[in-house]
Amino acid sequence: MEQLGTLEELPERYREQLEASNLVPLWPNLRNFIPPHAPQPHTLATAWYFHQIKPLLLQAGELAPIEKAERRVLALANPGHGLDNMKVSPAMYLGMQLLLPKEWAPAHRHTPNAVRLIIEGEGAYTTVEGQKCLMEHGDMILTPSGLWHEHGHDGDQPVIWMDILDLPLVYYMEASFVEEGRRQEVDRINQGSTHNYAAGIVPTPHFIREDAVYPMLRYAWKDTKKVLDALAAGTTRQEVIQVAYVNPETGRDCQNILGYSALLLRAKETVSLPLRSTAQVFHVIEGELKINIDQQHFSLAKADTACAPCFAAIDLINTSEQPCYVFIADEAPLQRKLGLYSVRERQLSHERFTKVAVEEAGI
Ligand code: 1HN
Repeated sequence: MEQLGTLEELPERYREQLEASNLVPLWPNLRNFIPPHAPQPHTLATAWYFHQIKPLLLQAGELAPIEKAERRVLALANPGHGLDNMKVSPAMYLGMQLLLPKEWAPAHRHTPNAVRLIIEGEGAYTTVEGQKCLMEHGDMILTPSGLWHEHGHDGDQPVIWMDILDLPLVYYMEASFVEEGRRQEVDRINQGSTHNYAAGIVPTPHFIREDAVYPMLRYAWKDTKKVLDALAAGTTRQEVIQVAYVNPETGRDCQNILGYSALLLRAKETVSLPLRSTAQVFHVIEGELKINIDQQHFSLAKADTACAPCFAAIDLINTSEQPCYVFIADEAPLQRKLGLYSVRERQLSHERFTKVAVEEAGI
């Protein structure tokens, strides 16, 4: 591909005139904005280890009283995006939140969508629009855009969970804001998947209720795990075992912007993923995971998290004798809605990328 003209080649006086009129020549920037064949992501393959996070988070418990912090969170920031921007990928924010016994994180509602994935501790809960959702290890709890939510803790040990929000996208859209609210009255305990929808039936009226946009708020890990184990028992090792978190009434993604799934690696199993147009986050719910992301290798234990940029070649490897359960988040719902989602076969794509690189190097 031919080199285009640079800014420096233009006369200084001309550049000054452009700037004074708020004008910018496109051609020196064109290749950056539409690079050939594949995007050039800022997102770097990065891992965060729970054994490093936990002591720092507990220290935050001493340094930042909940009244001063509102939400006591350490954000997992991708250095490729600049740490201050607090993003893991273009649309994904991740944070580790600590709630100590008897603490209360007050009610608010905001435009970004959130989910929480519970990592450690017992006795905490999130109340979403008056529904008290208990937090147990591995549960996924939705707090979608615009719904009131607050967190409380009746237990006696610290509770830690991971927040996943589409904050970077919503902020970029200049659509991000919050409203503070009063403590919610709890009108019922939401036991989530165990009690609702598990039998494949929906509350009457028995048509898809247009108003029930978020009919399920708590996806109990014990139910998800049961389904993954049953799939493993009933399939050959050729088949990848992965389930998506969906809206049980529509079968569509459970949220509008980010997508969530859980994958089971059987003992000694390797899964090579196709190249996807979205960045992805991998979090170990149970077991041990080795993950290759392009040329980088990470060894993850329970509660560790890694992210991969778009179109990365990813291998998920379980070298242990125990199963490994992986939670995955991506930007696929957003990309599908925008007509941007694509998947490339791994081998073909690699050859093509290599060929292009060789051509560009003039070899
Ligand atoms: C938020 O509302 C929570 O409600 C956690 O627990 C993390 C990060 C950015 C913006 C809002 C919560 C958040 C957040």
